[in-house]
Amino acid sequence: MIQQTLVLIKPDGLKKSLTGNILTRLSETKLDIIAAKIVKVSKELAEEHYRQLKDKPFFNELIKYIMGYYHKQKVMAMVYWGEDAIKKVRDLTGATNPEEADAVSIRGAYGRITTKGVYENVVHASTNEAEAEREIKLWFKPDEIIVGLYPVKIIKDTQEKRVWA
Ligand code: DAT
Ligand code: MG
Repeated sequence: MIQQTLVLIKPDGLKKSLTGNILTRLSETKLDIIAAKIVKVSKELAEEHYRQLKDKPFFNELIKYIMGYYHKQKVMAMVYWGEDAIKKVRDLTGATNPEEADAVSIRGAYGRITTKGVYENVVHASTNEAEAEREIKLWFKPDEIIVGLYPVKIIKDTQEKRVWA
């Protein structure tokens, strides 16, 4: 089944100069990258991305971590697309807890748990099609993705916006 999945290289991955290594690992999947950008994550975006975890005791630390409070304040967001994309990327990513993740997975190789108990697991990857749709629509506008993944509508933009001077 052709699928799309959101992949984030989290602030610790960027701080540790792991971008190239992670992209190389992901290229093993032979999936297509159909969108990519560097994002400075706002509190709103962070909280919306992890909204299903808002009652967890580690939620506040998780939000600080993904915003780059402890590292660089940026993440790299990408959409990978192709046959069984969700499982292929998750298999490479490894388990949520970096100490339990397979040693040759991305999280097993590069992740750590901080003394505060934050799982700095270097990457995010969607776990199912519904989550992928919600996350891709949260992180990307339709025109930022080179494949038409989901239905779009045209609206007249009346809000002020920044353009090049
Ligand atoms: P995953 O990122 O593997 O999809 P998740 O969606 O359950 O896992 O959790 C999102 C992030 O929250 C995860 O990447 C790291 C953090 N997290 C999850 N469980 C945690 C725990 N028990 N303690 C600390 N951080 C945790
Ligand atoms: Mg998850």
